Amino acid sequence: MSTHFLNTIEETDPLIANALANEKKRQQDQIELIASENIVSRAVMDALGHEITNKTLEGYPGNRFHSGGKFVDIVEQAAIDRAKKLFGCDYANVQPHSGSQANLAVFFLLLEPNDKVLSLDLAAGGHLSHGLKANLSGRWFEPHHYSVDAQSEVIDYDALEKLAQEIKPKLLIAGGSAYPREIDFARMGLIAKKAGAWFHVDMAHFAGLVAGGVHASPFPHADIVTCTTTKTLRGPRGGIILTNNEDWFQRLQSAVFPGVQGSIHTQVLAAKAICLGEALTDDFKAYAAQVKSNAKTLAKTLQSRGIRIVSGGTDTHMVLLDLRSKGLTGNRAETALERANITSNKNPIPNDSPRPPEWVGLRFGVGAATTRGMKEAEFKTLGSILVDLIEAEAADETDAVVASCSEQVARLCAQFPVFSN
Ligand code: DSN
Repeated sequence: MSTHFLNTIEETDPLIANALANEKKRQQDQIELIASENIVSRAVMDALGHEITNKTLEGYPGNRFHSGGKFVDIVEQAAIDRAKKLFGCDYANVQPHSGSQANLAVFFLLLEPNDKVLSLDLAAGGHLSHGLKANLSGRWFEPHHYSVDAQSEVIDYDALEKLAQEIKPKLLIAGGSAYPREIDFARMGLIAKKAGAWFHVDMAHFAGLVAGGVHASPFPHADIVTCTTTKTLRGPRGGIILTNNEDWFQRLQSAVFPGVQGSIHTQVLAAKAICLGEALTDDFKAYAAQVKSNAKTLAKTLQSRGIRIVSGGTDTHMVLLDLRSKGLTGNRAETALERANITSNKNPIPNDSPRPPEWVGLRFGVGAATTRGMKEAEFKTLGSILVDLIEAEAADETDAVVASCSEQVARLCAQFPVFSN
């Protein structure tokens, strides 16, 4: 047999093998607090590395452009059926390669170039695929943004309603990347209806919480829903589109393929089916509840040590810090935390600078650490470690604190190991 089929990564490509080994060790040795990350199951990993990746297919189950698709059809149909059951809707498209691709397909379905889109401002937690000027969604369509109330930092629904009446967008979008509060889908659905707009919810970040029954569902208020299977849903990198509007079922098939995509990532499709199956279990419900409780514990612990939390708390997996009073940028804090093996990301907060190096926000998400098994007690410990590091960075006295925090992080990582091999 050819070495092509026999050689391991180590034998074929030592550079990449080494980087992969180091990345695996990094994940084991660091506490992951990036809100868009999680740790997938062994079953999901097995699917991602499966020979199914060799199969090229376009089209949909039972109606393909290539032969040899009967087993992928089983996989895709299972993913569709599970997504519909999980989110209580009548249509699911599981082919989008990412959340951004899913959103692009929604734009392709519902909008013509230059149509108006009304979405959450990026600094208030929106997402770049909802109309950022540098993104196709903002270049080819006409983006407008609503924001949060200056005091509560919760969406200002009255101002949004006024804006929607003035602008009369074709599409109103809820959701984003850094909005830690539960969204009033009923109110937004009514605002959209009154303005003559379709209502699209991008639940990428909190889809796992909806699936686990600890967060309101966008249905029946949303006309169309997108999400990633990453993040709180704890699956592979990819997107999903959901709707109950029968008029769109066939058009959505075409909007995804051939509208914005070609062939399927078949290995991801299998991994999506598995993660959706996992999310239907009682274990996942318990996980989702634990995520929510851990995020609240983290927010309270940080607040008790004088850190300001944007919007005063969280209803999701996400906690957004305002470091202005500490005299720190998110960038500096992110770097300081990484020195102690904690990964997070700088983020804008409402009314922040438009320049990323000047952002004063830092975003945490508890999905990955909760998957490791950490509970409230660990998040109290983690919260203290985080404040110690932030205060030391603010005082420019980091060495001893980083050393002691790194030891505590190493103990937590050893206590909650990841990966079986
Ligand atoms: N939108 C990016 C984030 O939230 O981190 C990637 O999903």
